[in-house]
Formats: sequence, structure tokens, C-alpha cells
Amino acid sequence: MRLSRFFMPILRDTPKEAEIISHQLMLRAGMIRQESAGIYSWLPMGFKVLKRIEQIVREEQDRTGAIEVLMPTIQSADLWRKSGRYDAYGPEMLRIKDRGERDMLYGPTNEEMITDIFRQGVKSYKELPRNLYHIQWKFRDERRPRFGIMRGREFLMKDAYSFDLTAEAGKHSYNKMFVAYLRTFARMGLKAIPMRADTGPIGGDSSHEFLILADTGESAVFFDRDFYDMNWNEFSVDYDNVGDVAKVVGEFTSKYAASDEKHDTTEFEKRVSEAKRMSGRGIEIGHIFFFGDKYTKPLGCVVQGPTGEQIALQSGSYGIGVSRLAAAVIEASHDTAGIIWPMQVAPFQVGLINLKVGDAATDAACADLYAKLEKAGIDVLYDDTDERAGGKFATMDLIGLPFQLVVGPKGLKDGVVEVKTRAGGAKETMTAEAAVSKLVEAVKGKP
Ligand code: P5A
Repeated sequence: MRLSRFFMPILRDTPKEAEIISHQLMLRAGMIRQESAGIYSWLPMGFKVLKRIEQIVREEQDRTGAIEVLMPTIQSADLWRKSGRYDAYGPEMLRIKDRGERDMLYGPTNEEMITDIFRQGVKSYKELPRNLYHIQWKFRDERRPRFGIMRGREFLMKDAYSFDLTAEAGKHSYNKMFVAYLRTFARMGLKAIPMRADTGPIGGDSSHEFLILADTGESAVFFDRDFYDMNWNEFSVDYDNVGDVAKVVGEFTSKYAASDEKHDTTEFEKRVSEAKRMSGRGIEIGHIFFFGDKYTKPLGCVVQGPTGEQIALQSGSYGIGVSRLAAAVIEASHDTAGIIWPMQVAPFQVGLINLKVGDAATDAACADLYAKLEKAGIDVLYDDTDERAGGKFATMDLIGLPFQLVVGPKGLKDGVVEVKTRAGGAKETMTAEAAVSKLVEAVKGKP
């Protein structure tokens, strides 16, 4: 993409209304725009990041065998009356009447709808287990929408729903999502600590939330220092192997970690030696629940079991804050100059800076590099504007692409260009050819 043809409304000054760094940087980098309290437009730069995050989430859900569907944002109140949540949900639910005076709502979550879909489609226990998920906008009329898209009213969520015949099988479905979450967040460069959690309006008795540490987090968190030494890399696991999956989950759940609601000082002190007791603040990026037949029973989601009897299914739901993740990644990865995107979610991987637009040799060298990198499948943002060099550098640092490729007449005279790595700021000069090889290898891996 040529910057001269792109739409990236950069702000030089930090907007007053933004209290936390991710919100400030998202506004300054022209990623989002507020339309009303807690409701945002995603501008091109932000939308690219959102799609990258969504795709990682999707790939890791698919890997577990979960199946993607798409349910509507607007729901009828009927099913919610059956589950008893229409009144219980309170003012966070945006209630709407259609022209026929029917009660509708903008879905804050989809337990009722998916349970009804599954009820209609499933006949026998032989069709179990199943996990259906979608990635769809939700609305919650939060009392205090704040911190930009971190706590929005409209936000993008991945929500998955598992259906099993027995509680034991349901536990395996829960554990699969647990492991998928560790993998998903690791791919975005995040260490999300699973913590025991309250179940709130979703209900059930087993629940973990996944939090990343950040001073700006909304929850206080308490955990064992040993989490720092865990294997956070992309480990692989055979999702069909009940024991293997449970083992990974056990490695994490055996260590103490809880957010303020569930924190128990006595237990913390008993289980964790003083030197290893850590506390801080965290941002919740995912939350998983197991609630047995809480929804399947009232909504009649039953199958015929092996001996012919009708059995209400065991189910759980599993959420990831897809839009919140864009902000969470920035909270975890930035410096005073701007965002530092991890490669996997970066909107472009390389920023190409032309230091002298209009100089024939520089323009030609840039055009050649741009074509070669794009051909290699790299997403390049080519700054071909006539802004001065200082402004171009500041903008590139602000938007945080993993690599900057700087091309100017001086270097070209010596036959070199400069490659800057945004994380750490290391700069290297090399021939244009070497720069292409280096960048292709860094982005795409060794040939
Ligand atoms: C699980 C999936 C649920 O709604 N039902 C379906 C369950 N869980 S949850 O914890 O309430 O939400 C799941 C994740 O969504 C993100 N989230 C938000 N993101 C931005 N703005 C909000 N107002 C907001 N509310 C929830 C969080 O990441 C949460 O973990």
C-alpha cells in the first residue's frame, strides 16, 4: 500500500480523553474513531489488525475441531424468557422493539440462541461431542464504557459453545478450549495467565479467565511467580488425547492464580512461598465457563442416550475479546515512540521509507524494493509522501510496523539501504538485495 493513497489519519498530539496508553496510541495511529460512548469505527489500520487477530483466533478454534457458524446480532426475547435471563440480565442488555412491538435485543452473548440451534439439529448421542463458535459483534450497555475499545459497548467477541453427553466429556471440551486459549494468546506474543473466576451472569460452577498483566488492567490479580517460567511457546497437543490435554491444563491450574473476586489470602499464603507471591493488575482477554445443563434443560436441548432415555446435554461457553485484544497487545508492547506490533498481528510487516521523493534513483530503488517485497507476499506500507524525513520516522515508529526499510540518495550512492527493527531499534545497513532476503526470511521464515 502506498501511503499517498492510504487513509491513515495520524494525530500528532495525544487526545485528552484517552486515559490509557493503548487508547492514546490507537487514536494517534488512526486505527479507530469514537462514534458514541463505547462505539467505534475501525479505520483501515485498525481493521487490518482486527482481522489478523480474528484469523489467529479462528485458526486455533478450528484446530480443536470447533465448527464456525454465524448468528445474528439481533435476537428475539423469547428464548431469553425461557432461560430466565431476560429479566436477570439487567440494564446492560440493549432492549429493542421492532415495528410489530415484539421484544428484541442486541445480543450480549449467545448461549440461548446456540442451544436452540443445536436442540433442533441434534437427535442422538452419536452426534456428540460438538463445539460451535462464531465471531460476531456484541452489545453490552456498560455502565462505564472506557479505555477505548478495551471496554466498549459494542465489541467483537469469539464465542464458542460445547455440547457433550456427560459432565466428564464436557470437562474434556472445556480443557480443549483452555489449551487453545494458551496457544491463541501465545501466537499474539501474550502471556495470558489462567485464573479461577466468578461466573457472573453466564452462570455455572467452573470458570477461568485469562488475564495479561498490565498496570492499566481493571482487575487486581494474585499469582505464583512460577508462571513466569512456564512454557508459553506454541506447544502442540493432540486434542483427541484426553490425558495429554488434561496434563497441560493441570500444569497451569496447579499453580495459584486468582483475580480479586476469587482471591483467598489464606490459601495464597498457604500454597505460595512469600518470595513467590506476586500481585499486580490484569486485563481479561478470555473467559471460559462450564455450566452443565443450565441452558440445555430449560431450552429442551436433549438427545436420546444409549439406552433410549432423554438426556439434557452438558455444555460450556468460551469467550475471547477479539476487539479488546487489539488494545491488550498494545498495552503489552509499546515504547515512548509508539506501538511495537508483534509480527503475527502487525497491519503491515514492513514500512518502506523513501527519504527523497522526486529523486529518480531513490524513487526507482524504492519501486523495485516495494515490488519485490510484495511479490514475496509481504505486506508493505510504502511512505512515498513528500513529508520531511523526521516526520516519516516519527510516523513509522508510532504505527509500529515490525521493520522499517529506509532508502535515501546518500546510502544509494554507497550501494546500501537501512533496515531498522522496531522492537529494540537495531539498525543495519546492507545492499538492497540483502535487505530483501533478510526481510523475507524474518517475515516468512527460512526458505
Ligand atoms: C463466554 C462466551 C461470555 O460472554 N458467553 C459467550 C461467555 N463471557 S464474558 O466474559 O462475559 O465475555 C467474554 C470476553 O469478551 C470480552 N469482553 C469485552 N470486550 C470489550 N468490551 C467489553 N465491554 C467486553 N465485555 C467482555 C472479554 O475479553 C471477555 O473475556
